[in-house]
Parts: sequence; structure tokens; C-alpha cells
Amino acid sequence: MTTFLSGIQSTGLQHLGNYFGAIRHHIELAREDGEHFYFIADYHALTTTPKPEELRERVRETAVTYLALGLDAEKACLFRQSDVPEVTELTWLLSCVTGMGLLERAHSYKDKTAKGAKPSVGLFTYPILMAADILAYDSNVVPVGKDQIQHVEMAQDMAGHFNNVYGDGSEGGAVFQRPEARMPKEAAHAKVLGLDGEKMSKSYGNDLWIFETGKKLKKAINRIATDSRPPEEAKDPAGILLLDFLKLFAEAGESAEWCERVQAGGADAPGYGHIKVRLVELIEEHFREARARRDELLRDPGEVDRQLAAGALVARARAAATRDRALAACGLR
Ligand code: AQP
Repeated sequence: MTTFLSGIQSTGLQHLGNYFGAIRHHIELAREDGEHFYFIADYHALTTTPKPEELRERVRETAVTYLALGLDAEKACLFRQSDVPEVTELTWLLSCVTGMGLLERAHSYKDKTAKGAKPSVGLFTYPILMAADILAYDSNVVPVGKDQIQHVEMAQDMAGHFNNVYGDGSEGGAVFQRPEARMPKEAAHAKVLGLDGEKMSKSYGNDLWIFETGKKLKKAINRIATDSRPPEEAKDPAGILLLDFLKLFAEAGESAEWCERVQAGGADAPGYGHIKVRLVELIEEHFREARARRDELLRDPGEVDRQLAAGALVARARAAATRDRALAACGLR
């Protein structure tokens, strides 16, 4: 049986990178046979020391986002990471078999601290908590965007080290299953660029909230980096960030047409302003129904909390069994 597991941080509002790289992929995969665990990573969110009230709100907002976008909570187990404290016990067990060198190679830690994040121990050991999350549910497929591939590889290493030290060496004697990462098929979805052309990220301030609408959406689209070349100048569409955004939402035929017109240049070529207007229309349309569902869900926060609590019960039972197995293997039971 395939067990799918993935998480998403509740550090801010979910953006288009989270949507194409993770949430949409999770919702599609949840229609496949197998078990599906999706958690809201609120322990992870503490690495950014959010205000408590803000964190509580963000957790609910993230759950609402999944449900509004169509996650079938009957088929997929949606829960809050901190409702499963067993993962913190597993984090300790894994940290004792993890070399410092492995963590020192983490790109995400280096990128975040280079961009000014506080280099706390929590941020440094983040990949161990993530490995504990992955391994707690015996997941074998972890759907993530490109930026998280290295963390899944680290979880593979940690599972391997733990099994080598504490497994009984027999074929069925492994304590942890080996997880495999799965990225969205389209490369543009695995790494969605932000308004400045860097990877879209909550902490880089270059993100666009999935449900942004109206004037704020137009304002954000106006921030997409462009250059000062005139519309009539023939341009290579490959280097135009606005067209990358357009391709995320437009049908293939329509995207190809915009690219051809930009490439041809001349009097009929569209200016960046024209592309922006169309992009706003496409985004408004793409999320119209989900936005309405979100409004409905927000009117009944108690129901969202009930769904999270039901998910936590299922998730916790599974994680407790894995924790017990790991404790027994290393002599603590
Ligand atoms: N730009 C992106 N393109 C494709 N996938 C992305 N993901 C994040 N950004 C992009 C995927 O979203 C999932 C959850 O990510 P996360 O919020 O838990 O952590 P993150 O990857 O660190 O996302 P951010 O926005 O960059 O958050 P901050 O800045 O708070 O750390 C993952 O599957 C990720 O691949």
C-alpha cells in the first residue's frame, strides 16, 4: 500500500508556489488509492517565532486553504503537526544517529540565514523534525516542491542510519520505511518563481497569496519584475517572468499565442501591461470557486477545528505505533 505524506508550514498565507508545488499536487494525489496524510507544520513555524495568536489563525487558514481548494478530508487525513507530539520524541531518537555534517550541508538553512533568518538551533535541526514527520507515518511517497528534495534525502539517510544501528538486520527488521520524494510533473510547478524572479517564498516577501483578489491582486501583478524594452521590440519569451506566470494559468494554446506575439514584436506585439491584465483575469477565474468555498468555511471555524481534531486522532495512533517500535528498538522499552 502506498502511504503519501506531506506538510506545509503555517508561517504565513499560502502562496502560488505552495499551491502548484504542493497543495494542488496533494489534492490530486489524494484521489489515488493509498493512505494520505497531510499536516500543517506548526512546530516548524516556530522557527520564525510568530505571534501566538497569528500562528493559531494561520493554522486554521492553512486548513481552510486545503479544504477550499478541494482536499477530500474523508480520504485524506488533514491534521496539525503539534497534535502529534510523538514526532518530537522521534526527532530526539533520530538526532542521536544524525551527524552534524549532514545538517551543515542543508541548502535551505544556508539560504535562509544568508537572507537574514535568525540561525537558531531549531532552524538548524529542522530537517530532523521533518524526517520524524515523514517516518512517523511509515510514508513511502512524499510529494514536495524542488526546494524540499534535499530534506527528503536527509530523511532517507536518517532512516538508513537508524535501521543500521537498531534494526535487527533482517529483511523485515527495519524500524523505518525508506521514503521517496515525488515532485509535480511540470518543472515550472516544482519551482514557482516569485514576483522578483527568485524562488517564491513566504519569508522572501516575493510571494502572491493564492486567494488574492481585486485591487490587491492587480497591485501584486504590477510588482512582477519586467524591463523597459518597448512592446514592438522582438523578445525571447524564455526570459520574461510575466509569461512564466501566465503559463501557470493559461491553456497551452493561449500561452503559446502570447509567446509568439512577444517573439514576433512589431505593431501587434502586446506590452507588458496587456499581459498583466490577462494574468489578473486568469488568476481571478482560476480561484473563483475556491474563494467562495473559503468564505463559507471561514463562517464555520468550529467545523474546520473538528476536521483537524478528527485527522489528529488517526495520525496520532499511527505515529504512536512507530514511536513505540523505535523506542523498543533502541532499548528504551
Ligand atoms: N516556490 C515554490 N515552488 C514550488 N513549490 C514550493 N513550495 C514552497 N515554495 C515553493 C512547496 O510548498 C510546500 C510547503 O512549503 P513550506 O511553506 O512548508 O516551506 P517552504 O518550502 O520553506 O515554503 P516557503 O514559502 O519558502 O516558506 P518559508 O519562507 O516560511 O520557509 C513544500 O512541498 C515546498 O516544496
